[in-house]
Amino acid sequence: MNMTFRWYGKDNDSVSLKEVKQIPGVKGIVWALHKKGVGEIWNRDEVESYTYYIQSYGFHTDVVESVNVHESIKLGLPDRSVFIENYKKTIENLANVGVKVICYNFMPIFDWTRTDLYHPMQDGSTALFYNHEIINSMNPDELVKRVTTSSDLTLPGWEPEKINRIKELFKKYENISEEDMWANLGYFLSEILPVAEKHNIKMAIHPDDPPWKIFGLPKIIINEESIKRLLKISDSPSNCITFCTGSLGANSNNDMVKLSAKYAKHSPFFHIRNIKKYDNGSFIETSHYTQDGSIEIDGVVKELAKQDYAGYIRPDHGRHIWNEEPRPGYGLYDRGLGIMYLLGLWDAFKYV
Ligand code: DNO
Repeated sequence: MNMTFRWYGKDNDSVSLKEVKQIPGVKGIVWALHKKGVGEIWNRDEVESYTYYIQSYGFHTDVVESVNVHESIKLGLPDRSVFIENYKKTIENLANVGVKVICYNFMPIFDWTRTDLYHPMQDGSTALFYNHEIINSMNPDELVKRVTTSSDLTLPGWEPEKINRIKELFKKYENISEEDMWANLGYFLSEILPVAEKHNIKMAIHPDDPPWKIFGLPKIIINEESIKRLLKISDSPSNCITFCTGSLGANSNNDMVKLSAKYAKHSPFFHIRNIKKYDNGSFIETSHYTQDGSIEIDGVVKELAKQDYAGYIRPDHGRHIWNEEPRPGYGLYDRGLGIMYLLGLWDAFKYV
């Protein structure tokens, strides 16, 4: 197992690499050129200088999260060809610096969705919260206003240039069904997988978060059936999954222990996160500790340790604790605690 930590860049994160270095066991930084617009090529020199900087702290830069997919590709619009060509060039430029895994998603308009970025917890910390009733009672504009005004730091995937075009984008998705999305994903993969495969890069799709329809938008990577369908699109070794316990696990029909054991070999990258689920579909992001949430984090790590999983793992979102004011979900402290818990479970289980 290769422990990693997501970091947003020198002038773009409240956490420094020097601090990450003090967390035991972290080998690599999960990175991205966060200031690039969706669909732009990541140039060789930009990618080189970014990775050299991270590597100067002794971290590897094997995993990129995310190279985002332009909305025209997801919608299957004629100008997708331009963005697909750009994507291929970006893959080549990332291969040039030795990247091994590219995490991406195929979620319409929004990346992950939450209603509250700083929901108060009983212990005095705050955490990300998905309130199903609020989602059902709001229109997308109201949600965007609610989320973007509560923090200066945007959620990844909620970049202002996209969010400003929300009405226009919703109009475009009006007649797009799940089947259309599958067809568009299939086309995208048929174009990029040969390039990724040639360069030994694994394209690891992130599940939809939450794994169900919101605001009528089609969601396709939501359960085991979707994983099977994805893997059927192509048997290329580059056609892979980012296994996210907090995203897939929000649906109680998805058994995280069973699915992680079964699909670890197709998942070069794991996001491990716990959530506490409520009966009405809402959930709050808790600490990683199994007893704090609804996901069997200990069972998932046990399965990975049993298989001697060799892929990359990162602690996913944490709470905001000890007066830290980080990017929502991406502080130093609770993710650091999460790492220690995951490493502890791993060491305890690897000899069982
Ligand atoms: C949330 C993340 C997602 C993820 C993208 C991958 O914290 O897990 O934003 O990075 O969906 O493309």
